[in-house]
Amino acid sequence: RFNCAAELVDGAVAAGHGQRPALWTVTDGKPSAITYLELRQRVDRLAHVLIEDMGLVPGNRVLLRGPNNPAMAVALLATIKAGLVAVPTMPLLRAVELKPVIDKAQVSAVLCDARLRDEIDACMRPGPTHCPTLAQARYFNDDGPESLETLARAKPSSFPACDTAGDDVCLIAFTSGTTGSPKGCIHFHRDVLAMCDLFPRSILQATPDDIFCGTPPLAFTFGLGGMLCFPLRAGASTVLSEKLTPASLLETIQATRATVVFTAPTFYRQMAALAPGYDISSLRHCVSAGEALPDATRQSWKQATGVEMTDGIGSTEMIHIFISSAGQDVRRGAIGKVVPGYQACIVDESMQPLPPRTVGRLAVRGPTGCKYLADDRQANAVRQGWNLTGDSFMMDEDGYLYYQARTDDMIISAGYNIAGPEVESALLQHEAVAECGVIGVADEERGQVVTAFVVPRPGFAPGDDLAKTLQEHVKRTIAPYKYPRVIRFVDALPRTETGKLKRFALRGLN
Ligand code: 3SK
Repeated sequence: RFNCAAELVDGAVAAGHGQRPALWTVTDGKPSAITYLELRQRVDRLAHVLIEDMGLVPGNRVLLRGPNNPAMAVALLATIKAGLVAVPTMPLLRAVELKPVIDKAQVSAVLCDARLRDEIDACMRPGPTHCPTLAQARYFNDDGPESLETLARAKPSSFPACDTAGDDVCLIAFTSGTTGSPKGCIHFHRDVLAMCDLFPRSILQATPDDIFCGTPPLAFTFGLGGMLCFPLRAGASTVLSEKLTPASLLETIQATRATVVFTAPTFYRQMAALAPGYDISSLRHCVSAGEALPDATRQSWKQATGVEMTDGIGSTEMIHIFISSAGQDVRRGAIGKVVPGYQACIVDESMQPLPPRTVGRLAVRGPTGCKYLADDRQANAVRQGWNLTGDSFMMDEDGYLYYQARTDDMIISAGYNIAGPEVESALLQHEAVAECGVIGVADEERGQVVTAFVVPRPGFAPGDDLAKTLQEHVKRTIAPYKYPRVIRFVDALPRTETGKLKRFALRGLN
């Protein structure tokens, strides 16, 4: 029996890190921190409020809504330490998007940053977005008499953690995915500790001297791990920033001497151009996930900083990264190998293992796995004990894994299998391309035709000439049959709230 929030916070104090910094914020370029002892007190006082003032009981589901800041981190940890189930949500979700989450998870209470209360009000009052299970909401980052901070100040500074079992639920993480309606992924206390003891321990080799920073929201398990749980489990510290641009992330690294950064490929691409203006020599790990990492981005980051990026793929279902490169162990075109603790296999439609260098479905198993909340899609997500992540991959003889596409993003054109992300990666190597997305569009003659949506960089005029130039560039870069026969120029690409390209929405632009 254990409680993962207590393991993370009280565990760090017990390990002697009480006086060390836990959470950093940067205001006007100046970093300041709260220590592990202060963090424990804030978590414990708030846990008293949840149980005594809000009347919540273990197992109740609590929606959390806020940007990356210490109050949001404290709310998450207090919720779990009190034995409640955290349902974190992206700060920008509107009431229409919150309603299916609240209804499905039967959320009874909300803890919300006071600046984001309008949408919660819309979920609580009668009307089309009313959520019948939602009985109360309380606000943090607020100094009113009823605020969570005011209530917490009156409470004792120590709270005995709820006596939970390792396989009690502590988290329901919703994923809108890139298609379909949101899915609630259930995670146990042991899943949270497992994610901390896998990728960060074997790949990052995190120590108490590490300082983590980056962009992924705490509401996304990529951020929950990288921006909060991984650093706490290692007795390290984390910089929580509400809003980051590529330039302000570089400033943050410089100001805090951060050693580990988590962000997505598009950020690295933009930061590489700006990096020479900053001293970011403290960095030792630059983790990229959330989307396929184009080789051009990996190379330009290495050139600008000297640091080899750590590419990874994870999912909300598996809770965090399960395939990753490791330090200098990089093989061109591969993401990396399966993270120690997990197993990976490439299988066909009937779950039969495929030989090396054959494209098939990725199947993964290990200490974490997909457990959807009341969802028929569970039947396709786990088969014979293996998680089918929905990605097509190839594995070589040495166990390096090469991402091809989401299973439903493989384009089959004139009998060729063409991975949309590979064509995107080739297009991105051209100076005229700021962003792009590639899909297959139904075609009588070829079955599907490779179609690219391209956001041109300023200074490059969209039109037939640019389209021809890009087609020739792709033919020279990868196998010529993969070139996009159709190129459409657009101002922006449709993305999910976590920044992933919504390829299905590109169909609507066609
Ligand atoms: O690769 C992802 O999208 C992801 C999702 C959840 C947690 C971690 C990661 C890297």
